[in-house]
Amino acid sequence: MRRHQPGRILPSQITPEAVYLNRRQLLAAAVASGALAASTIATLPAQAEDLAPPPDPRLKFTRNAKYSVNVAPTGFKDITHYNNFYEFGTSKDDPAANAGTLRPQPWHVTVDGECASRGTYAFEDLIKGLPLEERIYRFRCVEAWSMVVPWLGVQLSGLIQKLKPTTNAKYVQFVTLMDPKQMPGESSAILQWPYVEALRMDEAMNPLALMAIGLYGRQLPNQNGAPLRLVLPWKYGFKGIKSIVRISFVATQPRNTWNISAPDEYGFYANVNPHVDHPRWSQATERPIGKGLFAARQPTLMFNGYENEVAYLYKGMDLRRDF
Ligand SMILES: Nc1nc2c(c(=O)[nH]1)N[C@H]1C(S)=C(S)[C@@H](COP(=O)(O)O)O[C@H]1N2
Ligand SMILES: [Mo]
Repeated sequence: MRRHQPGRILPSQITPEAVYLNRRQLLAAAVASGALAASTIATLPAQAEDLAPPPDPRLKFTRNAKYSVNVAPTGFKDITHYNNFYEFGTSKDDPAANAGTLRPQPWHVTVDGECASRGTYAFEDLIKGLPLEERIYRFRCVEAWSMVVPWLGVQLSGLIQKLKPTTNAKYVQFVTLMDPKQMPGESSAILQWPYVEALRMDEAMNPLALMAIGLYGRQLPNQNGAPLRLVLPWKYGFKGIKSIVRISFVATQPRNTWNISAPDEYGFYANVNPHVDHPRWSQATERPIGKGLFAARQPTLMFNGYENEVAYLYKGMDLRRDF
């Protein structure tokens, strides 16, 4: 991965967001009209490498302003080359280098447990009829770095309603693909495979919970969890399970991968909380990715800045114990 020189100012930093997006759209239009060959983009001057490739015109979506932060997104290159996806390696640049073996199409998702709409669905059918939205969310990894990501996705609550859980369903569990041929990291025992995550049903029904299928107006790159992954902006990034193949409605609280791996370091809830440190480091501040190696750390916000939207879910709970 090419490192940004500390003194260099990226276009995404100095350009107001509206202008920045317009420039992307201009570039896209130039390619579509044939005025600019796609191959030309590769040879554009260095600063253009941080521009996103053009949005996919087949994806029809609307920007959800209510659930978007008014902050310029992290550059496309950083979002797609600074990843955690241990199925493809443990270094930040491993997923971009290795996730080419994942085949996100065709893709099927099995729905089971306490719900009326059990069955196996083609990915396209699973999300059919649900409005596709762009939402610019803050993203905070438990490792104390952060990004701002323009996701594309469907509200998880809409998908869950479609699957008709019964009143016995108290939690919803998500499971990543298990296939060491496509995901070579699953051949080593760094984590217990397949990767699993879960939410309490009321958390899953919160309108901020997103089932993402894309970013920057395009389908998800493999390294970001193609073809569908969770995004829960008030929680640490590890709750955002990638490349989901199973959704199960259950009565009792499931374990989640990082909690199984290190229960004293990673809990079930994983709510972003600057007042509760990780046993090995502080959670009070974070390093924004893509602003250069010497960028100032910024304060971490309670629930990652989404306190007004989600605090009700945890009323009366001791967040030191239920971390
Ligand atoms: N299946 C799976 N999902 C995963 C992970 C993983 O290793 N495997 N890593 C998690 C962690 S720790 C983070 S921070 C986010 C990173 O998402 P991104 O690479 O799209 O930024 O994915 C989460 N989802
Ligand atoms: Mo993470």
